Amino acid sequence: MSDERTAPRLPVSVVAHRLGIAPATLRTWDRRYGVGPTEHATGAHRRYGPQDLARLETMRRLVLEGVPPGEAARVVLEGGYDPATEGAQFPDRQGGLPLPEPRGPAQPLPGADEIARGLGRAATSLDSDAVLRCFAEQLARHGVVPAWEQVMVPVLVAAGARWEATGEGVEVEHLLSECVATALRQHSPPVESDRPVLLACAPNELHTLPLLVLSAALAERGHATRTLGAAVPAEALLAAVRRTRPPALFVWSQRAATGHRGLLEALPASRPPTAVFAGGPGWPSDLPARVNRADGLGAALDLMGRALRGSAL
Ligand code: B12
Repeated sequence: MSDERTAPRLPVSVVAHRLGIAPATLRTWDRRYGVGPTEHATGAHRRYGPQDLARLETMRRLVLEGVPPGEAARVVLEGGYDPATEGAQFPDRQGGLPLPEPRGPAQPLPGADEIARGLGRAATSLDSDAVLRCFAEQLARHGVVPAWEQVMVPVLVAAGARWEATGEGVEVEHLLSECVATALRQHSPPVESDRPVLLACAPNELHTLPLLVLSAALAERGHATRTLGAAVPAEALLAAVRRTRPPALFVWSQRAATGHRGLLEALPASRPPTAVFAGGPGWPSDLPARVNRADGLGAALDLMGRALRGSAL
């Protein structure tokens, strides 16, 4: 470690780039938690020394391992955690930092923007190994909901917008989709059940990723699913419901061209009853009375969780 007194003081931009976190996050950590440059006069530019950098590296690692920022800052400021003994005192993800149940907007993931930007670059250069590795790491560190909503959704929306604007990049959408599907399947713990939840895309609907995300997030919460995947013909979907009488059915429609109310109206009543959920921007505003609209991933998990626990929706 270079001599603290003589070492150069680094500005926010350099530190942010080196740690792969947003300059705004650095300022928040300083302002809100006091994890900032030791010497900083109000109004002057922040300048970080080697010790400041070591504390930030520890803060970043703890937060990426799922420790709430306030708690991570307390550990760092008490000096109780030395980078040299990294990983010794904090169990890894499997060791039991419980995933918070999704409640409204997810806790912002520090560095999500940079990670999403890196993922976007890898996808644009069709580097499937890098995309898969990066998304798998985010899933392992943060769980499905934060990794999907804060890292992958921005990349997918950007890929779609590029296609819409230029007509190019469908190969990037295909590569991203395959990597996301593989990473989610590898991440999902096996869950046994004799009446799994049934998940399907509407007829002619090829956008399957939200279905796979929901399946992985439900598995994280101990719920088994059976996924029929893309473009399920209406008769096949009705047959699957009749044959399996699932506790819950979720149907995804991404575009109005596939979200037909008639399909939901034709769903058979079953004993015990099947709770029906429609998700995706493709469904019309007025849905049949027995169908619950799930506007977001969090909402779908809340509503389906309640239905599976037998509580009123
Ligand atoms: C990947 C992709 C594909 C892949 C799908 C591969 C696969 N296995 O899924 C491929 C290449 C096959 C494809 C094909 C097409 N696609 Co496409 N595709 C996309 C892309 C990039 C991501 C789709 C996705 O997963 N979105 C999910 C998230 C990222 O987006 P979102 O739906 O906006 O999410 C919001 C909510 O739905 C909710 N949410 C997010 N996740 C979840 C999960 C759950 C469970 C719930 C309940 C809610 C929820 O929260 C988000 C914020 O509000 C989108 C871009 C985009 N913006 O979505 C275009 C997009 C959906 N596609 C589009 C189009 C037009 C097509 C094609 C017609 C193109 C063509 N001419 O061939 C075909 C149609 C194929 C078909 N029959 O369905 C348009 C749709 C425009 C419209 N009318 O709505 C989009 C929006 C691109 C664009 N910007 O124009 N596509």
